[in-house]
Amino acid sequence: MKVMGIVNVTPDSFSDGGLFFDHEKAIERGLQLVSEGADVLDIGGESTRPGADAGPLEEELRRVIPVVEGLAGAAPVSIDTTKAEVARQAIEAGAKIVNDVTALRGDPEMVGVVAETGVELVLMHMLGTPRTMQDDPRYDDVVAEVAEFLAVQAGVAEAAGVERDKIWIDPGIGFGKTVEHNLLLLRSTSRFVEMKLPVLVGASRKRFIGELGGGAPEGRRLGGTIAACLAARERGAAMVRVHDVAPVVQAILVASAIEEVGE
Ligand code: HH2
Repeated sequence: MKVMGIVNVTPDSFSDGGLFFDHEKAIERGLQLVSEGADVLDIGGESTRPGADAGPLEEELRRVIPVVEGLAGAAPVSIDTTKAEVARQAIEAGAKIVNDVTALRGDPEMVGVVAETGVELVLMHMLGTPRTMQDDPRYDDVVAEVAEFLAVQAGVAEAAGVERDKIWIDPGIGFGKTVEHNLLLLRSTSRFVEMKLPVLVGASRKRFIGELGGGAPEGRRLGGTIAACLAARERGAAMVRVHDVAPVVQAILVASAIEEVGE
Protein backbone atom coordinates (compact mmCIF):
# COMPACT_ATOMS: atom_id res chain seq x y z
CA MET A 1 0.00 0.00 0.00
CA LYS A 2 1.25 3.47 -0.91
CA VAL A 3 1.47 6.45 1.40
CA MET A 4 0.48 9.95 0.33
CA GLY A 5 2.05 12.63 2.52
CA ILE A 6 0.07 15.80 3.18
CA VAL A 7 1.68 19.18 2.51
CA ASN A 8 -0.66 21.97 3.56
CA VAL A 9 0.05 25.48 2.31
CA THR A 10 -2.70 27.24 4.20
CA PRO A 11 -2.41 30.03 6.76
CA ASP A 12 -3.72 27.80 9.54
CA SER A 13 -0.87 25.36 8.93
CA PHE A 14 1.92 27.94 8.46
CA SER A 15 0.70 30.98 10.33
CA ASP A 16 4.10 32.14 11.48
CA GLY A 17 5.49 33.93 8.46
CA GLY A 18 4.99 35.63 5.10
CA LEU A 19 4.32 33.89 1.83
CA PHE A 20 7.94 33.28 0.89
CA PHE A 21 8.51 31.66 4.26
CA ASP A 22 5.41 29.54 3.76
CA HIS A 23 6.76 28.18 0.50
CA GLU A 24 10.14 27.35 1.95
CA LYS A 25 8.56 25.64 4.92
CA ALA A 26 6.17 23.67 2.78
CA ILE A 27 8.92 22.49 0.44
CA GLU A 28 11.05 21.51 3.40
CA ARG A 29 8.10 19.61 4.85
CA GLY A 30 7.52 17.80 1.54
CA LEU A 31 11.17 16.75 1.28
CA GLN A 32 11.03 15.52 4.86
CA LEU A 33 7.96 13.40 4.07
CA VAL A 34 9.72 11.90 1.03
CA SER A 35 12.68 10.99 3.22
CA GLU A 36 10.23 9.33 5.61
CA GLY A 37 8.89 7.16 2.79
CA ALA A 38 6.00 9.06 1.19
CA ASP A 39 5.22 7.68 -2.29
CA VAL A 40 3.20 10.74 -3.30
CA LEU A 41 2.95 14.31 -1.95
CA ASP A 42 -0.49 15.91 -1.79
CA ILE A 43 -0.16 19.69 -1.93
CA GLY A 44 -3.16 21.77 -0.95
CA GLY A 45 -3.75 25.49 -0.52
CA GLU A 46 -7.49 25.52 0.03
CA SER A 47 -8.96 24.64 3.39
CA THR A 48 -11.67 22.00 3.20
CA ARG A 49 -12.20 21.85 6.95
CA PRO A 50 -15.76 21.74 8.20
CA GLY A 51 -17.12 25.30 8.04
CA ALA A 52 -14.52 26.56 5.53
CA ASP A 53 -15.31 28.57 2.40
CA ALA A 54 -13.34 28.15 -0.82
CA GLY A 55 -10.70 30.89 -1.07
CA PRO A 56 -10.01 33.11 -4.08
CA LEU A 57 -8.19 31.68 -7.09
CA GLU A 58 -5.22 34.06 -7.10
CA GLU A 59 -4.45 33.40 -3.46
CA GLU A 60 -4.57 29.64 -3.95
CA LEU A 61 -2.28 29.86 -6.99
CA ARG A 62 0.20 32.01 -5.06
CA ARG A 63 0.26 29.47 -2.30
CA VAL A 64 0.59 26.22 -4.14
CA ILE A 65 2.32 26.68 -7.50
CA PRO A 66 5.83 27.46 -6.14
CA VAL A 67 5.49 24.48 -3.80
CA VAL A 68 4.49 22.15 -6.63
CA GLU A 69 7.49 23.43 -8.62
CA GLY A 70 9.76 22.90 -5.65
CA LEU A 71 8.63 19.34 -4.97
CA ALA A 72 7.76 17.87 -8.38
CA GLY A 73 11.33 16.61 -8.81
CA ALA A 74 11.32 14.85 -5.44
CA ALA A 75 8.17 12.69 -5.72
CA PRO A 76 4.98 12.38 -7.73
CA VAL A 77 2.90 15.40 -6.74
CA SER A 78 -0.85 15.48 -6.28
CA ILE A 79 -2.64 18.83 -6.28
CA ASP A 80 -5.51 19.02 -3.79
CA THR A 81 -7.83 21.54 -5.39
CA THR A 82 -11.39 22.01 -6.55
CA LYS A 83 -10.43 24.66 -9.14
CA ALA A 84 -9.61 23.79 -12.76
CA GLU A 85 -7.21 26.71 -13.17
CA VAL A 86 -5.22 25.66 -10.11
CA ALA A 87 -5.11 22.11 -11.46
CA ARG A 88 -4.00 23.35 -14.89
CA GLN A 89 -1.14 25.45 -13.54
CA ALA A 90 -0.10 22.79 -11.04
CA ILE A 91 0.10 20.24 -13.86
CA GLU A 92 2.26 22.67 -15.85
CA ALA A 93 4.44 22.95 -12.75
CA GLY A 94 4.80 19.16 -12.61
CA ALA A 95 1.80 17.69 -10.74
CA LYS A 96 0.80 14.20 -11.86
CA ILE A 97 -2.45 13.73 -9.91
CA VAL A 98 -5.49 15.97 -9.38
CA ASN A 99 -7.14 15.34 -6.03
CA ASP A 100 -10.60 16.89 -6.26
CA VAL A 101 -12.65 16.62 -3.06
CA THR A 102 -15.77 17.61 -5.02
CA ALA A 103 -15.26 14.71 -7.45
CA LEU A 104 -15.64 17.06 -10.48
CA ARG A 105 -18.71 18.90 -9.14
CA GLY A 106 -16.85 22.03 -8.02
CA ASP A 107 -15.71 23.36 -11.39
CA PRO A 108 -17.18 22.38 -14.76
CA GLU A 109 -13.78 22.80 -16.43
CA MET A 110 -11.99 20.36 -14.14
CA VAL A 111 -12.74 17.18 -16.04
CA GLY A 112 -11.48 18.72 -19.31
CA VAL A 113 -8.17 19.72 -17.73
CA VAL A 114 -7.65 16.21 -16.39
CA ALA A 115 -8.67 14.52 -19.66
CA GLU A 116 -6.50 16.79 -21.85
CA THR A 117 -3.39 16.47 -19.73
CA GLY A 118 -3.72 12.73 -19.05
CA VAL A 119 -2.94 13.01 -15.34
CA GLU A 120 -4.47 10.82 -12.64
CA LEU A 121 -7.65 11.87 -10.86
CA VAL A 122 -8.88 11.27 -7.32
CA LEU A 123 -12.66 11.36 -6.96
CA MET A 124 -13.74 11.86 -3.35
CA HIS A 125 -17.21 11.64 -1.87
CA MET A 126 -18.53 14.60 0.08
CA LEU A 127 -22.09 15.26 1.24
CA GLY A 128 -22.83 18.95 0.69
CA THR A 129 -19.99 21.48 0.87
CA PRO A 130 -17.28 22.01 3.50
CA ARG A 131 -19.39 24.83 4.92
CA THR A 132 -22.47 22.68 5.48
CA MET A 133 -21.34 19.07 5.40
CA GLN A 134 -21.29 18.41 9.12
CA ASP A 135 -24.83 19.81 9.67
CA ASP A 136 -26.61 16.60 10.55
CA PRO A 137 -25.43 14.32 7.72
CA ARG A 138 -27.91 11.54 6.93
CA TYR A 139 -27.93 8.51 4.65
CA ASP A 140 -30.26 5.52 4.28
CA ASP A 141 -27.23 3.35 3.55
CA VAL A 142 -24.00 5.30 3.69
CA VAL A 143 -21.80 2.65 2.04
CA ALA A 144 -24.20 2.03 -0.86
CA GLU A 145 -24.77 5.75 -1.44
CA VAL A 146 -21.08 6.64 -1.39
CA ALA A 147 -20.29 3.74 -3.74
CA GLU A 148 -23.07 4.76 -6.11
CA PHE A 149 -21.89 8.37 -6.14
CA LEU A 150 -18.30 7.34 -6.88
CA ALA A 151 -19.43 5.02 -9.68
CA VAL A 152 -21.45 7.84 -11.26
CA GLN A 153 -18.59 10.34 -11.03
CA ALA A 154 -16.11 7.80 -12.42
CA GLY A 155 -18.54 7.43 -15.33
CA VAL A 156 -18.59 11.21 -15.80
CA ALA A 157 -14.79 11.26 -15.89
CA GLU A 158 -14.59 8.39 -18.37
CA ALA A 159 -17.25 9.91 -20.62
CA ALA A 160 -15.16 13.09 -20.78
CA GLY A 161 -12.06 11.17 -21.83
CA VAL A 162 -10.26 10.33 -18.58
CA GLU A 163 -8.86 6.83 -18.90
CA ARG A 164 -10.24 4.41 -16.37
CA ASP A 165 -6.80 3.35 -15.20
CA LYS A 166 -6.11 6.96 -14.15
CA ILE A 167 -9.06 7.15 -11.73
CA TRP A 168 -8.88 6.73 -7.95
CA ILE A 169 -11.87 6.64 -5.62
CA ASP A 170 -12.04 7.87 -2.03
CA PRO A 171 -14.96 7.50 0.40
CA GLY A 172 -14.21 10.94 1.88
CA ILE A 173 -13.79 10.17 5.56
CA GLY A 174 -15.09 13.15 7.57
CA PHE A 175 -16.79 14.90 4.66
CA GLY A 176 -20.44 14.95 5.70
CA LYS A 177 -20.25 11.91 7.94
CA THR A 178 -20.94 11.05 11.56
CA VAL A 179 -18.52 8.93 13.56
CA GLU A 180 -20.63 5.87 12.72
CA HIS A 181 -20.64 6.70 9.01
CA ASN A 182 -16.85 7.00 9.03
CA LEU A 183 -16.47 3.65 10.80
CA LEU A 184 -18.86 1.91 8.43
CA LEU A 185 -17.02 3.32 5.42
CA LEU A 186 -13.64 2.22 6.76
CA ARG A 187 -14.99 -1.25 7.53
CA SER A 188 -16.41 -1.41 4.00
CA THR A 189 -13.21 -0.46 2.17
CA SER A 190 -13.38 -3.79 0.34
CA ARG A 191 -16.77 -2.79 -1.07
CA PHE A 192 -15.02 0.10 -2.86
CA VAL A 193 -12.11 -2.09 -3.89
CA GLU A 194 -14.67 -4.32 -5.64
CA MET A 195 -15.43 -1.40 -7.95
CA LYS A 196 -12.08 -2.20 -9.61
CA LEU A 197 -10.66 1.26 -9.08
CA PRO A 198 -7.77 1.94 -6.69
CA VAL A 199 -9.02 3.19 -3.33
CA LEU A 200 -7.50 6.10 -1.42
CA VAL A 201 -8.45 6.60 2.24
CA GLY A 202 -7.83 9.80 4.18
CA ALA A 203 -8.48 9.37 7.90
CA SER A 204 -5.38 11.13 9.21
CA ARG A 205 -5.98 13.09 12.44
CA LYS A 206 -9.65 13.44 11.61
CA ARG A 207 -12.27 14.48 14.09
CA PHE A 208 -13.90 11.06 14.47
CA ILE A 209 -10.66 9.79 16.02
CA GLY A 210 -10.88 12.52 18.63
CA GLU A 211 -14.55 11.78 19.22
CA LEU A 212 -13.82 8.09 19.76
CA GLY A 213 -10.71 8.83 21.77
CA GLY A 214 -12.04 10.95 24.58
CA GLY A 215 -11.70 14.25 22.74
CA ALA A 216 -8.06 13.88 21.73
CA PRO A 217 -6.96 17.10 19.95
CA GLU A 218 -5.71 17.03 16.38
CA GLY A 219 -2.04 16.63 17.30
CA ARG A 220 -2.79 13.57 19.43
CA ARG A 221 -4.59 11.31 16.99
CA LEU A 222 -1.67 9.29 15.63
CA GLY A 223 -2.70 6.01 17.25
CA GLY A 224 -6.18 6.26 15.77
CA THR A 225 -4.76 7.32 12.43
CA ILE A 226 -2.57 4.21 12.31
CA ALA A 227 -5.49 1.97 13.31
CA ALA A 228 -7.62 3.44 10.51
CA CYS A 229 -4.80 3.09 7.95
CA LEU A 230 -4.20 -0.55 8.85
CA ALA A 231 -7.94 -1.31 8.72
CA ALA A 232 -8.10 0.22 5.25
CA ARG A 233 -4.97 -1.65 4.20
CA GLU A 234 -6.30 -5.01 5.35
CA ARG A 235 -9.39 -4.44 3.25
CA GLY A 236 -7.46 -3.63 0.11
CA ALA A 237 -6.93 0.16 0.02
CA ALA A 238 -4.20 1.12 -2.43
CA MET A 239 -3.10 4.33 -0.69
CA VAL A 240 -3.59 6.27 2.55
CA ARG A 241 -3.34 10.07 2.85
CA VAL A 242 -1.54 11.02 6.07
CA HIS A 243 0.28 13.80 7.89
CA ASP A 244 2.58 11.48 9.90
CA VAL A 245 4.37 9.54 7.20
CA ALA A 246 7.19 7.86 9.17
CA PRO A 247 5.00 6.13 11.81
CA VAL A 248 2.45 5.04 9.21
CA VAL A 249 5.15 3.63 6.92
CA GLN A 250 6.54 1.73 9.90
CA ALA A 251 3.12 0.36 10.82
CA ILE A 252 2.55 -0.84 7.25
CA LEU A 253 5.99 -2.43 7.19
CA VAL A 254 5.30 -4.43 10.35
CA ALA A 255 1.80 -5.43 9.23
CA SER A 256 3.19 -6.67 5.89
CA ALA A 257 6.07 -8.50 7.55
CA ILE A 258 3.65 -10.37 9.84
CA GLU A 259 1.63 -11.47 6.84
CA GLU A 260 4.62 -12.46 4.75
CA VAL A 261 6.85 -14.22 7.29
CA GLY A 262 7.61 -17.82 6.36
CA GLU A 263 6.03 -17.53 2.92
N1 HH2 B 1 -9.16 15.02 3.39
C1 HH2 B 1 -8.84 16.33 3.48
C2 HH2 B 1 -8.38 17.03 2.37
N2 HH2 B 1 -8.25 16.43 1.17
N3 HH2 B 1 -8.45 14.50 -0.15
C3 HH2 B 1 -8.78 13.21 -0.26
N4 HH2 B 1 -8.67 12.60 -1.44
N5 HH2 B 1 -9.24 12.48 0.80
C4 HH2 B 1 -9.39 13.03 2.02
O1 HH2 B 1 -9.83 12.32 2.95
C5 HH2 B 1 -9.04 14.40 2.19
C6 HH2 B 1 -8.58 15.12 1.06
C7 HH2 B 1 -8.97 16.98 4.80
O2 HH2 B 1 -8.60 18.26 4.68
P1 HH2 B 1 -8.38 19.24 5.87
O3 HH2 B 1 -9.42 18.98 6.87
O4 HH2 B 1 -8.27 20.59 5.29
O5 HH2 B 1 -7.02 18.83 6.52
P2 HH2 B 1 -5.72 18.17 5.98
O6 HH2 B 1 -5.49 18.59 4.57
O7 HH2 B 1 -4.67 18.65 6.92
O8 HH2 B 1 -5.97 16.69 6.09
